[in-house]
Amino acid sequence: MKKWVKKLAIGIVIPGMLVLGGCGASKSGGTASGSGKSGIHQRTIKAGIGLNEDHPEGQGMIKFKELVEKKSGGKMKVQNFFSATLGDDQKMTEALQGGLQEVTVPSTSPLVGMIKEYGIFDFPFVFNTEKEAYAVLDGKVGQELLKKLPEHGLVGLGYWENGFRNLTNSKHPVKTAADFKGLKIRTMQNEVHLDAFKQLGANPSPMAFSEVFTALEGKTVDGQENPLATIKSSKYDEVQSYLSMTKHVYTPFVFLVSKKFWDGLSKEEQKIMKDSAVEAGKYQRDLNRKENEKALKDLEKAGMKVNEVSDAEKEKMKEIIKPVTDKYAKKFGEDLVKQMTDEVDKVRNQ
Ligand code: KDG
Repeated sequence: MKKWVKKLAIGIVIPGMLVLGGCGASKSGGTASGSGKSGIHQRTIKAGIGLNEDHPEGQGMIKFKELVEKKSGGKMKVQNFFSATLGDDQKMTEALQGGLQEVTVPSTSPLVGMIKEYGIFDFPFVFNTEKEAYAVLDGKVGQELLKKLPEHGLVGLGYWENGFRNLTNSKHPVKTAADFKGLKIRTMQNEVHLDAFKQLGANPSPMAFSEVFTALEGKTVDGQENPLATIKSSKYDEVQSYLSMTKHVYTPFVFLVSKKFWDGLSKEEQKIMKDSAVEAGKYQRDLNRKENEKALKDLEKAGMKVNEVSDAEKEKMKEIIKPVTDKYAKKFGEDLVKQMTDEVDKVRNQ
């Protein structure tokens, strides 16, 4: 297992980027019938995600497939794999670095061991609206972070939306900061999330996404936190009673391509990939916002007990977590964090 995953898996991250050795050029998927760097060639693009086909991210991947195949006159074929059938975010990202898979669209949170600056998106209560998040992601900050990917064998084509995360659990409604005390909560494999929930007095355990349902069902954890569309698509209402609208973090997805594959493409083919990822990304963001609204009604109808969390209590939570965000702001770069919050303020003052 690659060092950066092992470090994350044990939840202790030591700085220092890994230059991932090549695992041999991509001999399988993405085989080019016409080598050389011009024109459009027969290609097979293996694209995997952790979420289900019915999730807005799954629907986004279907849109991406349609667009690539249309723009390439059917020569570039996309094979979509949903529901972590090719593994979780970290495993699929590794497969891209090794040239064994062409595309994945993970959350940025599990990638912080590789590019620590992506941790700025794990700071709680930074964004109030999707519009603020888009301004940062599609603006200087987000684009600068994409430029850090090639040295890790990856190419970033933009940002899709996982969304605002809310807490579910099987014990009690979480209305105040104090209600987190003692709750066993599954988190992504991300140091900021781990330390933030510890700071709130919860008992967090990092876990890959595909293990969450079983952990909730088996009560090895009391709760988890994800956007509403994911809570619905992953049927967490079947194993969780309470949904607390904490809206505590906005998680982006980053559209990744294997650099080994990318470097073998012609300019025309790279343009088709980029334009399709951006167009499908707009479609996915719109769908995600709509589905998050619809999912709330559906989850209530399914019997989940939903409670709002007051702005005053969110402020209290933010205050309690501040020592954690201050610590990581130093690690990720206080300038970068300031660029992000300045961009957010600009949108708020519009
Ligand atoms: O592959 C699925 C993940 O990208 C996404 O769902 C991650 O939000 C996530 C979680 O909770 O693991």
